Amino acid sequence: MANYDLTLVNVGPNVPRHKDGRMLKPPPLGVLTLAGFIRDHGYSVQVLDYQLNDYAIEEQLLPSSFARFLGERVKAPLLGVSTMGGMMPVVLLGLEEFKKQHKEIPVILGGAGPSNGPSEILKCFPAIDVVVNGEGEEPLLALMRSLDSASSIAGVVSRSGNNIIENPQGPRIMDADTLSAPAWDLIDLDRYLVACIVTARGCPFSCEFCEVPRFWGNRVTRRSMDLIIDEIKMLRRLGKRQININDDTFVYNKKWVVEFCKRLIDEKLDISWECFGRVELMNETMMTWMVKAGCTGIFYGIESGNDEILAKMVKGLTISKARETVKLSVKHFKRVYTSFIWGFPYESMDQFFDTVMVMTEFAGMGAQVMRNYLTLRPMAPLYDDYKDQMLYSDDLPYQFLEVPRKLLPLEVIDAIKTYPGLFPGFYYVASPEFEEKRRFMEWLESLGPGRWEILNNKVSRIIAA
Ligand code: B12
Ligand code: SF4
Repeated sequence: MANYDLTLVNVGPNVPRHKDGRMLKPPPLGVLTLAGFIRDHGYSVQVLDYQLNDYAIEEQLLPSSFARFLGERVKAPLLGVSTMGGMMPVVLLGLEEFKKQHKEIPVILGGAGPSNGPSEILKCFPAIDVVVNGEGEEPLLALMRSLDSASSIAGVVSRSGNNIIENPQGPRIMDADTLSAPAWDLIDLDRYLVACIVTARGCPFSCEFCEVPRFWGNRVTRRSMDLIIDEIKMLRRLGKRQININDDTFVYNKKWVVEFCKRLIDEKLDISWECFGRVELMNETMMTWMVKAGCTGIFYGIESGNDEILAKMVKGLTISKARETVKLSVKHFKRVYTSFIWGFPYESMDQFFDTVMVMTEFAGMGAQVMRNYLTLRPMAPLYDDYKDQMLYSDDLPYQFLEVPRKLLPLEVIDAIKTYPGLFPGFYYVASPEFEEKRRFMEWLESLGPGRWEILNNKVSRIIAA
């Protein structure tokens, strides 16, 4: 069976994106980046993507399906699994089942999901041998070299008898050029609609609801332009034209962004791309270059329509700036995504309605509006304040890209309820006004795609009366 040294499995969001049930399949960038790095250090790696299976949506969410998927495909004596929080309960229960048949295969878990509670995972799920917390390249390589030394590797959480040994994250890799290009050749890229790249890791901001600063750090490390352009050329050779940029704050350095756009144009790479922006970092010159270089979509986290709430969450922007930038952006980019979070426990009903009004206003300008209720995970600074106020409900309004509760099998819901600290993404933060806000959001949802126009007309009529 041992055709490879390591099998890396991506689980991906596995959520139906559209009402027609089509799956969103983002390419497994984390796993491919790790695979490239491990391969460059002399090991052979098999890459599997759980998103590429033939199961129906409900079947995907069964732990037994995940166990079967692994049982039929894993060809290495060591297994690494990558997951975000949404699929983590399915992954953990599935690995328990897989391990019953394959006791001999050590399992390493990593990614944004497990990094939120590595010790608790090891305490509650005996099938998992090791969890890697944070950036994965160096810890995984060290584990490949000697799994027995897990207890002394930075960023690794492991067992020693009945004890859990949690080593703090090691220093981030400061020279991003020592990272490897993703091993795109190890998957069937034709099965994904888009490709993606990361030019830089880390975020210099510190929004209180967000996990990125604690996961990746506030220091931004960027790969050199030549290596990034080589990665894009490789993807063009593999037939991809839509290549999204996953950096958290791609627009952080305007001068660099304009230089990058000029390179794309000079090298005639002819790609189409989307990226994450921040409203206060944008200007028209940069937007013009981005569009010329093929940028068709930009995503802004606006979060709230009220300046006091924005200040409280340390977002570092004001609504008047957001308004100015969104207005300018819809003039330039084909798609402008604006994302909002409602349900902050310190947000009054008035402040909540400020958010709804700004959502309506931005939709009227032509932006797409994403609505999320607040969920908190342990790496988000706000989690510490509200961890005792989190409640589960399988009947919450639409949440952008979350695994739909109603499709989850009972055993998964049981696990989510048994280990709230492990699966906080499935909980909301209770507050006196939450029910009122929730009823309003459900009503908004029920209006269908024309909701913003309907809301706008109603408000205009009230104002006129
Ligand atoms: C692009 C993106 C997405 C994409 C696709 C992600 C994908 N690759 O599948 C989409 C849009 C689908 C998405 C969806 C969601 N996302 Co998202 N996403 C991102 C983003 C911006 C970049 C991801 C990326 O490409 N990273 C670059 C690669 C190289 O990093 P990586 O995959 O994390 O891998 C590294 C390490 O994690 C580790 N590692 C990973 N796997 C493994 C496995 C092993 C064995 C080992 C040893 C190590 C290891 O090593 C890798 C290399 O260093 C991140 C923020 C960020 N900067 O990471 C948020 C982020 C991961 N998402 C987040 C959230 C909240 C969501 C959503 C819940 C959206 C929402 N409603 O808010 C959904 C969740 C879907 C689900 N069902 O779980 C949170 C964390 C969620 C969590 N704890 O699970 C993040 C951190 C953003 C944030 N602001 O907090 N996301
Ligand atoms: S929300 Fe965006 S800007 Fe704020 S800390 Fe997270 S990644 Fe950075």
